[in-house]
Amino acid sequence: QDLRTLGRSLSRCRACPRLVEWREEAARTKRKAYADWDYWARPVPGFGPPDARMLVVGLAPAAHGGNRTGRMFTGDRSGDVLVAALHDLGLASRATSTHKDDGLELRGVRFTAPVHCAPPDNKPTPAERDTCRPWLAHELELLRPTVRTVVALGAFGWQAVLPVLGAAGWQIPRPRPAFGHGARTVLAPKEQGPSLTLYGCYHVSQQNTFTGRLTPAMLREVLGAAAEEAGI
Ligand code: DU
Ligand code: SF4
Repeated sequence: QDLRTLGRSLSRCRACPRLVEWREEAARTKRKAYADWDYWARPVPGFGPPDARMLVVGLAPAAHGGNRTGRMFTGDRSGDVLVAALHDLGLASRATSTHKDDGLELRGVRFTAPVHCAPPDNKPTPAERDTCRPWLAHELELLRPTVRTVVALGAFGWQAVLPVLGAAGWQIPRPRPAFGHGARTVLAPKEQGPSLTLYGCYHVSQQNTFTGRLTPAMLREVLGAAAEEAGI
């Protein structure tokens, strides 16, 4: 099993009826600006090298972003904000993320999400998060040899990824570390192997970036610290 094969299996998943309906509904109605797009309308796999040292965990694809383009953090403002910051840090080959064939390459970084299908109002239910968890667990299992840092964008990603990191072989501190922008917690390995550092960062959604709650400098600071810690 490799990440490519995993992505192919994932893209056939139909386990959440509400999300299957929503991702397909978005493809039928479309957004005016994307009227000539053939939407992906399926689960969106992680994006980035299979030997990534740093993993960025978002929330879920956007109905007219990842759900349209078929690539995580691609085709919406969230993706552009994230990729611009990575480009500033020398970790992305381009400053924008628009479509699958835009030539974007990530260096040492991979994007994923705890929920792989676009949810109504960008709000998956706890049941949907739990149903999707095995996909994230598989991905982390495959990244385990190389991954050293995880950046959770938002509280949802933080809470979703913690138990998965526990299952993948790291110790989850008690009490459970709380999410916050700039939160940082080191997870020791359960047996042998390197530790993993988890970082919290406000989500790159427009709600945060338009209001100035998350500035480009704040984003760069967390991503830069995580990249340095990961040795990239
Ligand atoms: O409004 P927007 O920039 O299209 O982002 C919608 C919503 O989805 C926002 O909370 C970011 C999130 N998101 C994500 O977590 N992963 C993606 O690949 C794309 C968007
Ligand atoms: Fe499958 Fe995850 Fe999509 Fe649910 S959210 S249908 S579990 S890929």
